[in-house]
Amino acid sequence: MTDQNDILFERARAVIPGGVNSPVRAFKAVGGTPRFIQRAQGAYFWDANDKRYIDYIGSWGPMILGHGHPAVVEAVQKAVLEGFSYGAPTEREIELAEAILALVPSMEMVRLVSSGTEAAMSALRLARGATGRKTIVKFEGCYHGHADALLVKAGSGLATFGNPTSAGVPPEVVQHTLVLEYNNLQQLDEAFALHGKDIACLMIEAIAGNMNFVRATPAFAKRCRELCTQHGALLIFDEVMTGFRVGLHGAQGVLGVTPDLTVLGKVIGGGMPLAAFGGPRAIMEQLAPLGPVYQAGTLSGNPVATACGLATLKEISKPGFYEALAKKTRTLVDGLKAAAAAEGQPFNADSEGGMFGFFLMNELPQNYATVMTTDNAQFNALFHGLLDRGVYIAPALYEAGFVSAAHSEDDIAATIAAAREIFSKR
Ligand code: KE4
Repeated sequence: MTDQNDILFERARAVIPGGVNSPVRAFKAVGGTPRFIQRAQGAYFWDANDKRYIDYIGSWGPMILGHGHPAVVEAVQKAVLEGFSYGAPTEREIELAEAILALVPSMEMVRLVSSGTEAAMSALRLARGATGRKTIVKFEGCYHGHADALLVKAGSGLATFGNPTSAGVPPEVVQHTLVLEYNNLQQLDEAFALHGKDIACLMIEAIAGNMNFVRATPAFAKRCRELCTQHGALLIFDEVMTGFRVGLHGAQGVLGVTPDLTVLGKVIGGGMPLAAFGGPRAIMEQLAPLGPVYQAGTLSGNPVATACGLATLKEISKPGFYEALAKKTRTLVDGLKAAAAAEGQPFNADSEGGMFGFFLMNELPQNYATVMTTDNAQFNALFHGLLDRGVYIAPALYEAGFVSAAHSEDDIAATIAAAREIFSKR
């Protein structure tokens, strides 16, 4: 074996389950050997064979500026010299909280944590604590991290309570989790008519990046808001992926719908472990140490992570940042659609800000069941064809893609050309 990725993968599998610290990295859905990345810069990263790839996962969203942005590197270098972690409050946490609140008007207060899972799990507990209710509503195809109550799959296409998606999640832990079909207005209305008085919250990815790229229709998003208000449930937008990615004001800014609680992550940490959840003061002050809802974390608001996050938010807040990013991402999407059309490849794609998705079908799916009708073999051939040509997209058809400010027009053109070559060989 001479391929360094194979060598490292064999070593990794001896000591880390599946050789990875997060399942999607293992290439299980697409087959082949994961690329072990040794360094990254701008729009690129290099694997263990020193092969360069144009990077369209960007750490699954955080690297919106591209890798190694000078201002971010400088901020982190300065912060580490002042100390890695104190376990005590810092001014920089206040600065980051103030910066987030200035950009997310639906939030009056925010709590910083270390991962999206932790933020979503905490928001869920807060919603249950603040309402005194147990039932939570989520949608098939939306992923909110791996907290037990959220590892639930839909039943036989109908609105169903608690079918755990993972071993180790006892049925009683998910018995209050109601799973509905995304964009299904009838199911939504029926669920609230039946359970409205027991519903603590509805949690949704308003632009769902965990089923590639599916938008909540404006009518659906509006109805979620109306029903939560009508029944005294909290509307929670999980914007871990969409926050500061689809626009400066996230999916709530795109849709013009105001959630009660917002969950953030990825971009706000700029690649460091940092996430957050926030909302109205009256709800947030239910949290310890003020209120009865407990939540804590050793590295919450970590001084190095907050330096990275603040430097990132400063750059993305600059005038014209999202206009340029959205234009570049749309050029990619339109180019891929044109390439597919030219080669007779069923294909459709969509983007918002620096986030995009595509489907090997002519429609844009409205729900998870439709997304999963994609031909796996076709997707895997595209994935590996692009990988061989130095283009790294998400190694799973249900994942979104991400463009950074560092991607050049040449990178976009090279990606489109690579895709067209693969489509032509189909
Ligand atoms: P983390 O615990 O992975 O930081 O965040 C969980 C999470 C919560 N909410 C949304 C909308 C998310 O997309 C995520 C995590 N996203 C995945 C990518 N689909 C992270 C990649 C991975 O699992 O390795």
